[in-house]
Amino acid sequence: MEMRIGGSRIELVLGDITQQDTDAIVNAANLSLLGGGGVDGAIHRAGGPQILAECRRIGGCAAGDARITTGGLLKARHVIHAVGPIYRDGRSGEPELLASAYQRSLELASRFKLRSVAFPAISTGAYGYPVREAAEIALRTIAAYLREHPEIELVRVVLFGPRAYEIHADALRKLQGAA
Ligand code: AR6
Repeated sequence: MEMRIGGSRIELVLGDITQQDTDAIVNAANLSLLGGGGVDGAIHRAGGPQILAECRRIGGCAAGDARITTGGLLKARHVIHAVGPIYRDGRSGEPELLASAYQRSLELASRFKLRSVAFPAISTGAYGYPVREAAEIALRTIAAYLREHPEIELVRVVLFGPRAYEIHADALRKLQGAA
């Protein structure tokens, strides 16, 4: 499924973030940037040690922020490491931090003149963010960014299972209805 915004588009796909051929893929990282499970583990496994070496030099990243490294052995030339919030009750700044993780990742993509970026559903795994709420925030933030930044042609959101895909498709339809 996709939504067009000017000459750009948001695309939803079912798949594995590590296999994407976009200019960058986004990692659902943690404050240390030193790796972990889920998306983070899969990216470091597939991308090789060069990514971790650059992350060590960077030395960490705050929640709601992002950093960029090489893509190592991945098809994508770059990895953007975004740190989402750990979900508590939804009233402890999580929505703002999640939106900011997407926004800062897209800003890095613009700064590095990247045209296509693939995101996983940040914070919806180990960090416990309810998928429906996270999907609305993610897609709203991406759509608002693309309206102002036509230099980014494609943002692909890569969902790891049919349930996550359906929830994101619902949220994207709602956003299209509201546009
Ligand atoms: N491709 C796409 N999506 C995936 C993949 C994959 N290969 N693997 C898992 N997902 P998570 P978080 C989905 O836990 O919640 C790490 O240990 C998964 O189903 O990767 O932001 C870090 O080091 C879920 O919907 O990220 C941090 O400590 C979504 O990706 C912490 O986990 C995100 O799940 C970050 O937690």
